[in-house]
Formats: sequence, C-alpha cells, structure tokens
Amino acid sequence: MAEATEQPATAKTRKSLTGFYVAVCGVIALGLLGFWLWRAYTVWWFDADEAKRRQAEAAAKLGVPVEKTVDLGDGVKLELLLIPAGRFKMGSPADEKARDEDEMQHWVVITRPFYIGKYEVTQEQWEKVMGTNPCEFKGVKNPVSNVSWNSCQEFGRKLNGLGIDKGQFRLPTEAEWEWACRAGTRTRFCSGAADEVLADYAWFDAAPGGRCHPVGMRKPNAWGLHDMHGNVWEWCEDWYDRGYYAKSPRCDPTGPVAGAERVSRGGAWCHRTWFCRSSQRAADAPTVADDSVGFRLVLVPAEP
Ligand SMILES: [Ca+2]
Repeated sequence: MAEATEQPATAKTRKSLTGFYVAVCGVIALGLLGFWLWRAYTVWWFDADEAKRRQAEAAAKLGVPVEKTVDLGDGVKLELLLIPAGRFKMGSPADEKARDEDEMQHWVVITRPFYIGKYEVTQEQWEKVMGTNPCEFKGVKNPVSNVSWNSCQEFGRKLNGLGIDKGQFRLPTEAEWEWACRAGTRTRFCSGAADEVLADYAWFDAAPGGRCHPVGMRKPNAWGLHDMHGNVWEWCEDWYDRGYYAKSPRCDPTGPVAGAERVSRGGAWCHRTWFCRSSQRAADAPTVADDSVGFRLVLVPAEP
C-alpha cells in the first residue's frame, strides 16, 4: 500500500520539475532571441578585425581582390580598396561635440560593395588624365586641389573613356563616403572621439607647414583608407540640402535631385579638428575650386 501512494507523488514531482525546466528554457530562449534582435537592429558598429573580415568576405563573394591597382600608364597607379555593403547610422548623435544640425542621425543601407581610392587623387594622377596641374602646393604625391566639382566630373569622363577597367569611375555618394570614413566606428573620427589622437590619422591645422601633404603619410582607418579626415576636402556626387537627412531613402541614398551646391567631406589641412569629423558636411557651388578641396574616386565593379 505504501508503494501505491508513493509512485503517484514521484510522478507528480517529475511532472512539476519538467514544467519548471521547460519554463526556464523558454525564458532563456526568449532572452537569447531578444538579445539577437537587439544586436541585429540596433548595434551597427564594429572593430578593425571585423572590418577586415567583412572586406575579405565581400571580395570572396565577388571573386575580386580587396586591393585593386589600376595602371594609368607611365608608372602612375591608382590604388583602390573594396568596401563591403553594410548598414550604419549616418550623421551624428545630438550630443556630439561641435556637431551641426544638418547631421541628423538616420539609418542607411549600402547594398553593393564598391571600390574607393585608398588615397585622395594625386597631382600625378590628375596630370596623367587631364594633362594639367592646377595646384598651388606642387608635388606628384600631393592630393590634387583647386579642382571644381565640374572638373572632377570631366576627370571621371576622361578616365572612363580610357577603357582601362570594365567598371565605372565616379565620385562617392555622401553616404558611401561616410560609410567608408567611419569603417565601423560611431565616434567623431575613425580614430575615436579624442582630438589628440586625430593627429596620427589626419593633416589639419595643428599639423606643420600650413599646407596639404603627400597622401598616405598618416595612419589609415580600419578599411585601410588614408586621409579620409583632413589633408583636402573631398567632393561627393550629391547636391547639398541641409534638411535632406530627414527625408533620405534608407537604401543607397544619392542626395537631392537638384540644388545649388555640391557636398564635400572630411575637412582639410587648414581647418580645425571639428571640421574633420566623420559626419561634418560642407558644400560649394560646383564651379568653385580652391587649394583645400580635392576628391577621391569610387569604382563600381562591373556586373559579372
Ligand atoms: Ca581628405
């Protein structure tokens, strides 16, 4: 009789424990799902190792190298790096030091990998394609400057006309430029938030000489790009609109359809650090050219 009453009690205990374990597993599963969703939809920044891994992954998928060199002739080379597709918050948070109101933070998705110049376009590259050198600060490895947005378009047309690559050269969109500049960071600069560290990565007005400097002398960002901050401003493809970020499409934004000024990014040798921030926007008429503004090229890989 004792066995007969003990067995149902044990079965009841087992059933109760099973229910407890199922409940615990359910809570853990929900927690893990919540954590995964939080990571997937809010965390967009990544470190240098992850940046390199993404570059290698994108290159493997496309069957192209991460680093690509284009021969412009007579020993003049144009070096490019593959930037993977990805998702990030463009612009700056409201509490960023020295930010401007036109930098409203918003989600952007870059849907296609693209090549971008490892360096700003140099004077020797400009001269090879255009046959002229408009710069005040002469030097074959110095970035070209004194080039208007319109003349950069002419440079692109001539370069594409040479037929040296199946892809098309153009200026970066503003979104491509910032994605390339940030390289996974969410701080004021690709080097972090501190002005003091920026001097290792950029030429700005604290740098000696009061002029631009040969490209590639400062540290690169996590993608391997040099001088995204400072040296010369870099023209982008987009028209400038102060309120554009509030209405920008999420995927591959290309800027307003019309405007009076074109965007430039990154600051220059003559400016204070805050002008070199990843999200800082500047604009000028497409006919304006001065010794602080140059550009770098994007090459969109040809469809296989
Ligand atoms: Ca620059």
